Amino acid sequence: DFPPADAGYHNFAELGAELRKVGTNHPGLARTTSIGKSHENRDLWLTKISDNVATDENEPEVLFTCSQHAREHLTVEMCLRIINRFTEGYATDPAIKKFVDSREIWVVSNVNPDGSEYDIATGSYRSWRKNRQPNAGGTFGTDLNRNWGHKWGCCGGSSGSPGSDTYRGAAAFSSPETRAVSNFVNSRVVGGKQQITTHIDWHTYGELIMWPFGWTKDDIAPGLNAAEHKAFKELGTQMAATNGYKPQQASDLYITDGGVRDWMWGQHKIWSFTFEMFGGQYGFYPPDELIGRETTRNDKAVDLILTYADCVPRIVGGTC
Ligand code: 0X9
Ligand code: CA
Ligand code: CA
Ligand code: CA
Ligand code: ZN
Repeated sequence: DFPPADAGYHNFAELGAELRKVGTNHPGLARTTSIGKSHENRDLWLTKISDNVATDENEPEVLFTCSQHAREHLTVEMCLRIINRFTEGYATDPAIKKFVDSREIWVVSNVNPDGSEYDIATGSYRSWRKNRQPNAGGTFGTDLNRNWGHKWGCCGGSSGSPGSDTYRGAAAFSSPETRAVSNFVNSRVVGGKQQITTHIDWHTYGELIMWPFGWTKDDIAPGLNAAEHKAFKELGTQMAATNGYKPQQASDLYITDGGVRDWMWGQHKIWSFTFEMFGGQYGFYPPDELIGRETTRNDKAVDLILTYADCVPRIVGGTC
């Protein structure tokens, strides 16, 4: 489990219990299902939040994914913060009610539960990043954020060595976790139209907001034109003004290929951002006392992406 000093973090069992409680307390607003199983057979929980939650309404859909990387435990708390804020605030906060009534919010609170549990299994952190799939040669783990199918392995932004922390896997979507999340996203194409418009994939710990692409240094590339780049940059910059993170193109940090954000945009034209939350002097392991401060810090950025989910180009005077 987590070290006693960090008992405020949710392990996988506690996450499941919390999601069940939210569903019981807010049956009309929140519903959690499983979109599949991890390699070690843990459920990949998907929570939907909206008014009339059981109905697929004609409302812009927004997706949040957390914890592709095992040791980035603060991101699970970020997804829980989103779930709790939009359910608990509904009855009393008109701004929250407006978001919940006009949007369908999807939250995958732990994309990599096997890795998370492995990281804390001994009671001391192991700095584990990948999932727990066994590799030929005796090593374990695929970097889920190098396993997605847009430009997979194209550009030197991932490793072909199974022992590497950025191992891309034997093929795109060779991991059950990326397969399950991508199948869910593919399933949101209804009547030929992708319903999910906007997405944040939460990481730690550089205090960054990043937009596509990660596979190339070029601002503009096939599938990403100047007007789209301008809208990405504007929304990223406006979100960064609310939390003090640094806004930049993903490849300004370093080149990655097979990342989720590039797939979301490249495959589905979902306006997708990578956030790296706070770590500071603590790196991947900020003390649990900072969970509240560092998740609340992103409330306004979350509200902004929900606000523009009807039409992101609107932020630069464009239309949809
Ligand atoms: O390397 C990653 O997957 C992310 N950083 S982390 O420290 N959480 O592992 C950042 C991905 C952002 N994309 C690019 N840098 N291209
Ligand atoms: Ca503590
Ligand atoms: Ca609704
Ligand atoms: Ca819908
Ligand atoms: Zn990460």
